[in-house]
Amino acid sequence: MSTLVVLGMQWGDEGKGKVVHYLAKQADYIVRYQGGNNAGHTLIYENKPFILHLIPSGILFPDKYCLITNGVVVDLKALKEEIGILDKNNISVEKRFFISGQAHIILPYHKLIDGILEEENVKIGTTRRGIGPAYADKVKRIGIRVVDYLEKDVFEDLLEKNLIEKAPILKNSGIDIANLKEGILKDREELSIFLEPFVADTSIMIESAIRKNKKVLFESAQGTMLDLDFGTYPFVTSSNPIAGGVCPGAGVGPTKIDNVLGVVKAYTTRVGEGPFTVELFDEMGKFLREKGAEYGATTGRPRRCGWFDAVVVRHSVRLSGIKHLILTKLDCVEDIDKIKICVAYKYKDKLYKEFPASRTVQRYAEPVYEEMPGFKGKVNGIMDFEKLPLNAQKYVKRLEQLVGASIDLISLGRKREETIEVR
Ligand code: 2SA
Ligand code: MG
Repeated sequence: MSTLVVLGMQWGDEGKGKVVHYLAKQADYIVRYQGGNNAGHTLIYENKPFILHLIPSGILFPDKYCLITNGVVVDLKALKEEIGILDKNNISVEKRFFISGQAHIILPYHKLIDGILEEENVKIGTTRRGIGPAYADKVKRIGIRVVDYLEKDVFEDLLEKNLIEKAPILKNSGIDIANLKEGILKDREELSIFLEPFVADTSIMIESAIRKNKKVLFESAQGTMLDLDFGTYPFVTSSNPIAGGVCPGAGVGPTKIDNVLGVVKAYTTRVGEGPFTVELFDEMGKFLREKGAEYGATTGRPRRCGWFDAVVVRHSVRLSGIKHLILTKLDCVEDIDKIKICVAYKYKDKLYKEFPASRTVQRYAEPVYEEMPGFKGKVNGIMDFEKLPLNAQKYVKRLEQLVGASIDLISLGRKREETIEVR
């Protein structure tokens, strides 16, 4: 039996898309268990860049099953569009893409409320895809699931109740609710027909795949520091990207998870607001942004950049029980004289070796750095760990020591092939 969870160790954008694409070849099922179309996984497929927001990246292989499970919030229009793009590229999803009937759906008012809250409440820097408001409805027990959407009467009743509940905030922003409702009902006529063939009990499908010794790959979106419970709350997303999120997110028991693989970038980025201790505002920050092409895959926003933060990654390693890591974008820290690694935080003379929960400490702590000599020259194209410049090897070894997990794979370029197997 073999199931594997792949997740991000930082604030997302660690390169999970490429890693999943690399590993998907050996998998039979690729599963998304949380988040929604706030994710953006960039991969190169037949020399073309491809960005997927919702459908697992395994879909690019013709023989893989791809599932969206109950823990995901789904914008059906976005899903339809994505399937349309795949279709245009002759990638058929028929009979191999399925979505849980228990997944909650994102409706236009969720997106509107996401935008309103960004303007009027704490600015989180969300992707404005309606993710937070859709999860909020789920927790409030007024959410609308895929199965509810398919039952016309059930849906209309729930929609009515939801619009009454949301009327104050929507009206306050000058939104015409009758118009909004009409649009949603009209969309349903078409979207429900589109949706129906894809709906399945994905928890049962996964169980049956595991029983048949199929390989199941769970693909996380965002990253550990955006986890609703363990990230930089409230500057987080509204789901649990950590490995344990698979259990409630996909309906899989913890004894069925065999392996967990953390994806970690050789430096750190974050998009959106919130504390970011290692953020660089100088030329080095710009260097990393340009070298790493650090712009949001979903929104195009420039990502904030900084040195590797071992406090963060150690925290993430613990939370998901990580033993093995994939290090990405090592090529983006070449040609730097001195590389820094953050090994602790300092706030008011107190040293923090573990990630602090306090908003104040998260916000005002200073990074404590360790410095290492950098490495020059192109590492792209190198296939053996021993052939990497010595200082690059030392950097990798030091990261392993600091975070307490072994780096098994190193990914250099964006292409699937540009990967070094360390062990
Ligand atoms: P949301 O929209 O409610 O999930 O936003 C809450 C916070 O989560 C962050 N977030 C992300 N951070 C990194 N990458 C994400 N995916 C896209 C990408 C983002 C993009 O691949 O680059 O294109 O801008 C992602 N999705 C959510 C978000 O910035 C908020 O801080
Ligand atoms: Mg991304």
